Amino acid sequence: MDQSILPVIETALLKVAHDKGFETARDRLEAMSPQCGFGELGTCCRICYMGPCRIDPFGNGPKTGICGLTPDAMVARNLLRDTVGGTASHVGHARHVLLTLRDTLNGKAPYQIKGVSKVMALAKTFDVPTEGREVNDICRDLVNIALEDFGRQDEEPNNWLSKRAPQVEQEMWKNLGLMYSNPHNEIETAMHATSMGNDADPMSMMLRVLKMSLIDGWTGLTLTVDLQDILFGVPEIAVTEAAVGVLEENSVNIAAHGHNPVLSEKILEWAAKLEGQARDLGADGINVVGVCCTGNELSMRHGVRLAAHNSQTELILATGAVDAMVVDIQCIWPQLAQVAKCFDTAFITTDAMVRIPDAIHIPFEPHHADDSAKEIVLKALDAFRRRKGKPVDIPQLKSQAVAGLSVEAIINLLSKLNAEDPLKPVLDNVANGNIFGFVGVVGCSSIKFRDNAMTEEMVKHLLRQNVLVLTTGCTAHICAQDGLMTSEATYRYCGDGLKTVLEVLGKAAGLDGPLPPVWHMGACVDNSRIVDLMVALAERLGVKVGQLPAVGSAPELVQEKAVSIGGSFLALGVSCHIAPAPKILGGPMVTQLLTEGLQDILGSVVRVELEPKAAADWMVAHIAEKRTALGL
Ligand code: BF8
Repeated sequence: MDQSILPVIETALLKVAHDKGFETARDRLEAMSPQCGFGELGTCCRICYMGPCRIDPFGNGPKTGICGLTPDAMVARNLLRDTVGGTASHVGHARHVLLTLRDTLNGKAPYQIKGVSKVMALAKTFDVPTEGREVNDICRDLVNIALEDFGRQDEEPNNWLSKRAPQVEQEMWKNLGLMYSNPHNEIETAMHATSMGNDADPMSMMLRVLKMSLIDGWTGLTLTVDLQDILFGVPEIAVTEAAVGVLEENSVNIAAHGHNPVLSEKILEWAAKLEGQARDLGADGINVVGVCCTGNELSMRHGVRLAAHNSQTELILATGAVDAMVVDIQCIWPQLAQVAKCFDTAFITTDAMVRIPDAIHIPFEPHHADDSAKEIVLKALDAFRRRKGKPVDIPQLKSQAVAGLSVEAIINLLSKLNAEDPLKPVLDNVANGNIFGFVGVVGCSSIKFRDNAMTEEMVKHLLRQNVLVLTTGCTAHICAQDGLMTSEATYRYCGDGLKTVLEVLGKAAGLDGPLPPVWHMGACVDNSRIVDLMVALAERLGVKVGQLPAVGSAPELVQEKAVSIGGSFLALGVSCHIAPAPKILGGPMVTQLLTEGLQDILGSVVRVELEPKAAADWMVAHIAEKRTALGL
């Protein structure tokens, strides 16, 4: 029997908001409906001022833009700009972490090197000598290698791409002209190429989409995660909780929202330091909870509890129990400041690039991280003092969840079964069918798909068919809230084969029951961890990543970043399910390329399915084809 808790949580949250008279995103979506059909098809161009131009591919109106641009070129151009937006976000995050690490090594930023094992592993990858050297010196060499990537003008291959990505796939990318040098140059070129009167060839732009996605994958995600692990430590398996019930009426509740642990790690540190002051105010303590990807980062490394995925962010504020919500970059709804204004919630922006009317702005930059973090936590204490004694409305609903499944944590666990060849137990169970395959369920939560419980129902269909699910981002929140990261979920949802494997792994991990069937691998940048795991399995097996019985899925796509992440999976030859449809359907050639043609070029395709069972069935069928091709 299905005992999903998530619909109960979301109904309770909506009720809290509606009882207080708040309009929610669902109301705003309804008021906006029907949404623009030209926009949905991707055949709306507003790049120059002869336009905006729009093409109805099914009607008798104009067949090109005023400049003569075809519908395929229009959708390809729009898709390329989506991937530029996503990639620029991740590359900006990468550069920020890199500069923080450099400044830490120079004594100019108050952080430490906590991930020594990661430093050593990367030193090996990049041929940096380690014998008789201090960790900081080795790390300095790694920083210089990364800095070279952002500054080079020599068109030599990017260091992080050429050393971290699998070699066989690099040959394929070289043949397609997809290798890149300096990510900033490519972002500039893509914006230039898509401005009025430049690239008008849809195929040329689709190759740029793939190149941009590679930049997202290897600089935006992999570099960021490598350096974050150096600074903040490599995640280890930890137990946490998820959903709005992690808020506490009599604690100073600080919701950390956004993406960059350079901020949230300091907030956590200062919350611990100022705990005594909170108690002096009559609070039980300071309760830092995680929202969106920052929540994932904190839960992976510290077991911090998860309060909300992206489409719940305004709803948890409506409880009246959040004293401060502190945000940095990406996925921050402007509406949050308006809801916060109705309570004593301090809604605090910290990044110069993210200014929101009615927010409190406390600039946070790594050199003065301690001063700013202290000021932010003190603001939360102030807000608690004003809130104390006033009624709050916290639905008492939450689930347990296991987090922290970095590749290193997985390998450590598997080493307990086979110290010499840790991946062998996994591959043996893939071969005998106990693990039918893998799906990386990634990306956002969308109000368009919450009513049919898209992510969690799709995941349950996969588990029943012995597919192991790896997840990150807001889909990780959804799975955690729905109890899918518990031993109980293994008993309740998994097929017999997968259950057997997870029971053995649970015992090895020292858990009371089986390992959960959905593995929390982190934030959206941590999709590089999923890729690292797939690369390790493929290399151990002697096949290409695209030959593995593995698929990617972004079942509730919202953000441009999820588009570029999907592109990075496709470039590896890993097919992707997606919902809703990307904005390409007005371009028949582009649609054909992504849904079929790509198979001959990269070995991957895109599939749109809007219903959970149909999505899971397609993925299982696709995995079955991969198994057959491998002779399994
Ligand atoms: O990077 S999953 S809504 S929070 S974009 Fe944003 Fe989507 Fe959530 Fe994190 Ni990822």
